[in-house]
Amino acid sequence: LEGVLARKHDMEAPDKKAMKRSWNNLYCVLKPGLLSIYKDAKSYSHSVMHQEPLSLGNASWEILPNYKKKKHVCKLRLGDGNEYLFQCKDDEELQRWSQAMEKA
Ligand code: I3P
Repeated sequence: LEGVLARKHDMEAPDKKAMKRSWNNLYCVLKPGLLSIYKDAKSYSHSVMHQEPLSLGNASWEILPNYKKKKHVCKLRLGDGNEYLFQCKDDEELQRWSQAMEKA
């Protein structure tokens, strides 16, 4: 699965908030065990990554229905303690990413 999601870096470690906390639209590409992040589809086509791929070993994906400020938001907690929020554009996209994350 791949597509544009809004993302916010929330935590760097279980008790350490991330420094850069703004939301950014990023092109996300999910493969088994790995979420690769590109600035946009063009960067993806040129294989220019935005950051090192996020390893999904020991990761969890949780829908946040009570997140007040935005809708269709999920939390990805990585095995290394980093936490990222992702916003999908609608409920259908949220379900698609959630199902794919369960399998990844
Ligand atoms: C952040 C930005 C985020 C906001 C975050 C701010 O500021 O406004 O949208 O998260 O709040 O720190 P900046 O763009 O200057 O980095 P929310 O949209 O979730 O509120 P936070 O630090 O309370 O998470």
